[in-house]
Amino acid sequence: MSIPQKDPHSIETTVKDEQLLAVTTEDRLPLTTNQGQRVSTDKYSLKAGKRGPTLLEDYILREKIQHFDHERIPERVVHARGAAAHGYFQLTQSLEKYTTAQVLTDTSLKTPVFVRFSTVAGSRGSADTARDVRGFAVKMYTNEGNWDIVGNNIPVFFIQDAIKFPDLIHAVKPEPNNEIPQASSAHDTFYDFISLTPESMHMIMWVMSDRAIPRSFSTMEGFGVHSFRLINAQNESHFVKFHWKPVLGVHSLVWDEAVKIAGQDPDFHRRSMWESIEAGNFFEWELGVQILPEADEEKFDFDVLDATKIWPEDLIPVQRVGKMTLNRNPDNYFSETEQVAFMTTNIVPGIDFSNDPLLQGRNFSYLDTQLSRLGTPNFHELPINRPVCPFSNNQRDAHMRHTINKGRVAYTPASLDGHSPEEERPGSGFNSYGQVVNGPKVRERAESFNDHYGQARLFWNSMAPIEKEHIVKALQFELSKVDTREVRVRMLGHLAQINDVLAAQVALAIGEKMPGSQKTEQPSGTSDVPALLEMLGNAESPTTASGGVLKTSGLSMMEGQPKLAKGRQVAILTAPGVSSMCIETMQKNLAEQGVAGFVVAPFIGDVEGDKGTVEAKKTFANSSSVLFDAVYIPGGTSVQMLKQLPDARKFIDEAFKHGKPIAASGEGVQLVDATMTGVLLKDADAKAQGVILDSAGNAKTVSSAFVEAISSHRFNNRQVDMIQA
Ligand code: HDE
Repeated sequence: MSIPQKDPHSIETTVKDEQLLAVTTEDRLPLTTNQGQRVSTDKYSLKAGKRGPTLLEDYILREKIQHFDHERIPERVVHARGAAAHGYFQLTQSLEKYTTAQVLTDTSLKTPVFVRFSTVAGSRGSADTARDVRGFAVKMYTNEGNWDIVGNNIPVFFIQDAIKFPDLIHAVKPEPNNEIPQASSAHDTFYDFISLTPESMHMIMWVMSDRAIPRSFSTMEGFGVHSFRLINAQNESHFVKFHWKPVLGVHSLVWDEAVKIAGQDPDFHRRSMWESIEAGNFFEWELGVQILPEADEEKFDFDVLDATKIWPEDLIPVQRVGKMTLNRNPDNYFSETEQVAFMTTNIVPGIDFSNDPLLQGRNFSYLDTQLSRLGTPNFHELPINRPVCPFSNNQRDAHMRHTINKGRVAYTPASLDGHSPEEERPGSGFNSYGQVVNGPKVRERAESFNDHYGQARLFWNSMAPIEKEHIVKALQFELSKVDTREVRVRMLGHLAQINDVLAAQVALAIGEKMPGSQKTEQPSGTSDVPALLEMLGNAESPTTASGGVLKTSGLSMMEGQPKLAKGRQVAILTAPGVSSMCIETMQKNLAEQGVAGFVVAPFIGDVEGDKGTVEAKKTFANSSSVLFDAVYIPGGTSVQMLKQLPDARKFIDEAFKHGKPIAASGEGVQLVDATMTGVLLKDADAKAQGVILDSAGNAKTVSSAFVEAISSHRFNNRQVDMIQA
């Protein structure tokens, strides 16, 4: 398709000429109504005279407007904002010992998947980087039926029993009188509920950590959260927890970035997934399983059925058994991402539910919600929801039925026609695990679910000092936005159960005194940072409820991450006169590592370098350092102009403040020298702080050290208090 060319500067061709907007006719489909009638034009309604009233007879107008009027379906009551992609799952290690599920035993299969990521509290139009749990919902189209792992990026949940879910969500959603705040937990009703629901404390620690502001969907872990069962050919059951481990490692934003990105690019996460997949940088995760024999069910001092507890990886290791790759963007957001219907009840033979009371309740909720959201029990016939294996039963009719069932038999048992779908023989097909269940009917919590602080402490203890500091700051922020003093004070009581230094730090920011407050003079952020970090690092809680372990691996994002630069985005600061060679060399070296370089200039379009032009799509006005992982300043006379631009200097200081790698070659170093970053680095070992400066060199000399620095993610060993950016 081509657009007819005219002189683009001619005023006549701008708005008046509709032809300019039209594509050529060869490969266009004819415009028709939904009934297939060819339409001559749908740009003008049918009127009695050119200036006369519109006629009711205009069925083309009515159909178009009426369809538009009904375009929206109810947004999901939770997880409304989401983005998704297609891909496949392939097993690398058979779990035949534990399950009969083909998808978990046949390593030759490539099972198609559709994965939707989401935030929980915000509406469809809210920002991607809000502090929130992320949904991580995987639909596997297996040969034995759809298997959905409807999980989150946090391995535990706020509540232990599904019956509290409506209360939790009512509390976190915008308050009902004024619909404020959007996509935020920092308000009274949330903390009122939470502070009266101590079982949520472990999850609160996760949500206040940087896990709740991921760098990208590709750097998030996914968790099935509940304990499920795997059932093998001998009908033996093992408990299992499912994990998705990102190949790129687990990385997050820092709060200041998340807040700024929310304004600058509210689509940050969905855009980055879309663009990465379009560029061939696919998103990958390994499937991990923690497996526990039935006999060990009561071995721990936490209950394995309790969804507010993890199974510490140091006690029950995660085995990596397969890989999922997302490699194709949806063709249509509504038809696929919006209409996809995940259900915890979509499981396949060889997998079964545990008695986790949260999971049991979810098993009711998902089918029920699809009925009202998609409006018909036939939602399974939508292309995105259809199983890839044949399916047949005696369910019939209802809104929007697509299948044309033949014959007159829609019941069983039936002898007529012989077409009633046949049941599997006993023992084959899906069979619920025959666990013996016997007990009085009660509405009670099991005693084994009673510890609410042990694993919150385990999480706190397992954090690096900087991670603890971020948790402190998040709680300071959130609780300072709670107006009701009693609620704030009640929260402090819970925090004190987790760690006294944590509670004391938060207390200082909300004007309260805690026993232990004397240990620190000021709230973090204003105090001596190294001293604060040291104090937080030493602040360990002595008792936890996790098989006797005080800390466990798998929780801190500062340890065990692969050193990979792949998938990162680098800003290359340019202006006219930039060294073309520096840009070309850096772009090439970055591309070889799967890193994308973006030219940022004072204007979009062609930027004259010393040897040719480069195209800038980003400017200091339409982007800023928070949208990138690292910054490079090439040499050239461009630096003279950049030094004069406050936004260019801020770009560097802000990146430095956020711990991001910075590189400069040739004259580029002068720009760094002209910033507060340059002042702070004077006489310091810049490289050790992830800043690669080479005034005598070019892109070639700095790029390998730069890529190495990028693969370290962030440098937290910087003194950044002086930077106001
Ligand atoms: Fe959900 N949840 N949930 N949830 N959930 C929904 O289903 C519900 C819970 C999760 O991308 C809803 O189709 C109850 C835990 C994800 O389409 C709804 C309970 C976990 C998604 C629902 C929970 C999740 C949902 C809303 C308490 C992590 C988005 C729209 C027992 C393990 C799926 C919809 C997508 C969506 C109910 C708790 C994950 C209303 C009753 C725990 C990722 O059915």
